[in-house]
Amino acid sequence: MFKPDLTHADVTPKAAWMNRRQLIAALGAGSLASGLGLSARAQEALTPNTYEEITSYNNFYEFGTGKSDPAQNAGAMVTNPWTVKVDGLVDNPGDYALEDLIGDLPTEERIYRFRCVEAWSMVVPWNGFELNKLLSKVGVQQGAKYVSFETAVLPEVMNGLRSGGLEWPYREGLRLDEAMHPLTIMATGIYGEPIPNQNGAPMRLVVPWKYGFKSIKSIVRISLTDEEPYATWNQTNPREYGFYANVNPQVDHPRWSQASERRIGGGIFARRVDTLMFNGYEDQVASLYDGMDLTAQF
Ligand SMILES: Nc1nc2c(c(=O)[nH]1)N[C@H]1C(S)=C(S)[C@@H](COP(=O)(O)O)O[C@H]1N2
Ligand SMILES: [Mo]
Repeated sequence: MFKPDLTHADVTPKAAWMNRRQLIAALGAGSLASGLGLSARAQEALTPNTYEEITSYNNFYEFGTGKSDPAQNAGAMVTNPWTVKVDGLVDNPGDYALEDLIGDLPTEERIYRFRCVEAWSMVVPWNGFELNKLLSKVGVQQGAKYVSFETAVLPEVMNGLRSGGLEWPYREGLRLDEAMHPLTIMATGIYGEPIPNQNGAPMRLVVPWKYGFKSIKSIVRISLTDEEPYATWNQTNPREYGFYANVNPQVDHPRWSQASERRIGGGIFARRVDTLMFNGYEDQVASLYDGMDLTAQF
């Protein structure tokens, strides 16, 4: 059975009965190394990044390329009502009101590592549902091999659309087996709150074993296709950004190392940490890539 990564079950018994405030105080007092003996995994489960960190340091180029631009500018985007087009190789294509598409899918919390290709990272408590639930609902047809996604293009409010570089809409894609994997979620919340616009309201993809650029925001179209979809960063600069974009500490970006990452946050865990193969989800996802040369097809 599938077991989500980084739940509170990863925590040792002693840590489990402490509340978060006590725990952080204890860790801050120096017992981190000696006392609790928490694995790095357990620390992450207990100490995700703060809501403030997750919602103020963002990449959402439609609203500007600076890390604080999305938080400053994305508030102007109206996310209700929101329509999502579902098309291609599906039984039930259509233009769905968001609530009709996902309203009956129960959400759950997933605490995931999030690793940007720029070598910074966070730990985020998402709320959302497995993408495979949405795909089952719309009915994937025989012959579908990929899922492609598009972000809204809203020139009235997206002040970043004019600056060059990328082609809009922002688009991304997954192989169907990646899209169906239980770790792949559509996020609609963070810390139990509706997901803020700068993080991709009202619904964004989260694929925790891939670099962050695969996790496309503010989705307005989902298409099932039999050909590898256009993927914005991959097509813009294929030498630097692969279609797969699996987190891999052994495959450096042409301009920097991917062996380690800067964990965002000024708290007691602020540090450089080693980057993990498949971002720490190797056990769950490595088999998807059996027989692939991960250095050539990156
Ligand atoms: N539409 C859209 N989606 C996007 C991006 C973007 O610029 N536009 N940036 C990507 C990149 S590079 C990253 S690292 C993540 C950042 O997500 P966060 O701001 O929630 O941390 O969103 C991804 N999804
Ligand atoms: Mo990124």
